[in-house]
Amino acid sequence: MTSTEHDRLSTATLHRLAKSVDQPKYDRGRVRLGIVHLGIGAFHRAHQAVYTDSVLASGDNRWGILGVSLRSSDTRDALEPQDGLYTVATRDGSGDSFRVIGSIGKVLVAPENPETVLAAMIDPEVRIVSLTVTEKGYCYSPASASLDENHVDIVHDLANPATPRSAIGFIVEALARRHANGTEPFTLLSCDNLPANGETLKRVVTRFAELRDAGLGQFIRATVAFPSTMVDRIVPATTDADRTAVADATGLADAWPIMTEPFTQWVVEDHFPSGRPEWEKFGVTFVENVDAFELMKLRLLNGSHSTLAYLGYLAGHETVSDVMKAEGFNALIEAMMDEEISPTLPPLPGFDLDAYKAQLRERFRNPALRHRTWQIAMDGSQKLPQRLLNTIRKRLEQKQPFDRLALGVAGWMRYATALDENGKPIDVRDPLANEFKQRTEGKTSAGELLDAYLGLGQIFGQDLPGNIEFRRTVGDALERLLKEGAARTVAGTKL
Ligand code: CS2
Repeated sequence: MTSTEHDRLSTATLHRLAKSVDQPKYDRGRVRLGIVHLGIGAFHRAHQAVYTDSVLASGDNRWGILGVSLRSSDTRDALEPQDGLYTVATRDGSGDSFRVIGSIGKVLVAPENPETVLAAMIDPEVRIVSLTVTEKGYCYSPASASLDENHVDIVHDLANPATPRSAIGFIVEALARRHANGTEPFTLLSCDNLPANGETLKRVVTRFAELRDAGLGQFIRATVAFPSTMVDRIVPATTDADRTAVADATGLADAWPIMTEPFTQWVVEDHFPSGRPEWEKFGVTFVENVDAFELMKLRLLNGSHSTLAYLGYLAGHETVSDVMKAEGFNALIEAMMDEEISPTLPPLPGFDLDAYKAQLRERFRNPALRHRTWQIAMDGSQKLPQRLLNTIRKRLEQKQPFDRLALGVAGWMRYATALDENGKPIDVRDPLANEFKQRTEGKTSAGELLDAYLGLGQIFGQDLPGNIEFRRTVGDALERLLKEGAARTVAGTKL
């Protein structure tokens, strides 16, 4: 059977779900709005929305989620006919399990009507505004993590504060209106893979507010909470084959089910002056300071992920689990984690780092996930600093080698030339893709390419381009990649 032969998932059809599928057992009609989430993509639906669904099911009905898409209407179009319901399929080699999630009530598409989004954000019942807008959604310069005041959306939102386009513009306008109305501010909860994501959000939000009005900036700095978080769950993009498999297994067609792994982790700083759901009852860890967890996850998981993605794509592999099977890759990642990344991490007393790393490699090997290297390769300009470059900075400081991290960076440089090893075009998705093109066009030698990329201060900062050790190590790695290709370079890397 194919998905078109099934009825659509919705409140009215829920009773027809296969018995093995978990579904919301609470009265969704009684759920009140408590959270506005900006950037309602697959990751949020596999993560925060699932934890929140458990809270709602436990009887606390104050934390319904209103999702906001800042760009496209795809998610709204898929979920609206389903009354916000969707399926989470959890997969590993041993089979799949399914759960229908009910915590998202409604999805708004911001560009269609910014005012309805602002109206929801100023509702006094909304105590949390959370975000998964990806790195580029912060409208900052990746190397310095401070607001890019020339960003087109920022320029627009400063000129038109009541009809914003960016997450930052929406947040500041909503906080300003709440302040004017005498409503207490919401807590801002960043759930993106940025270092010190709460602080980073605070930096860009307060700067933007200051540019609007110094007093508003001061008010936000003094009164709004921005807890940092570490989020983790691998969520590949959903395919049509996934849709068919989900419909066949659950008995109902879902236009946008979420495919994910069994593992899930969320570590959150416990700073919510206006209240929060009791997420800790469902596996969330609340801590005073999340920094050590964030650095561990960004450097070990995401740093390895990006390295596997660039080198793996160049070596001709479609998915991360394929890459992990290819000669030399597992060994490369293991040595990179143990010898180059672990010594840069702050201590986490009582935490079994070796087990964590072994589990990461096992997760990368999950054969059921089909996580495309091309998907992870996106937005490299926004990801490189926190995933690889800051780790290299630490190694330089420690006067220790970083050849494997450098190979990851060189892999990105080779990938971003937009031509693969057979001369076929690569669809490079990155806010700076045009800039890469202009800078690298016609350049073929490692030295020329290195110079072209290192001119990008927003990625490499002021320090790395002039660092001889950095130039030499990345340059050598790039030279090998250009000469031997990624597969042979990785297979031949001495460990
Ligand atoms: C991935 C992440 O696409 C990417 O860049 O590295 O989305 C990764 O899957 C998650 O951070 C896992 O928690």
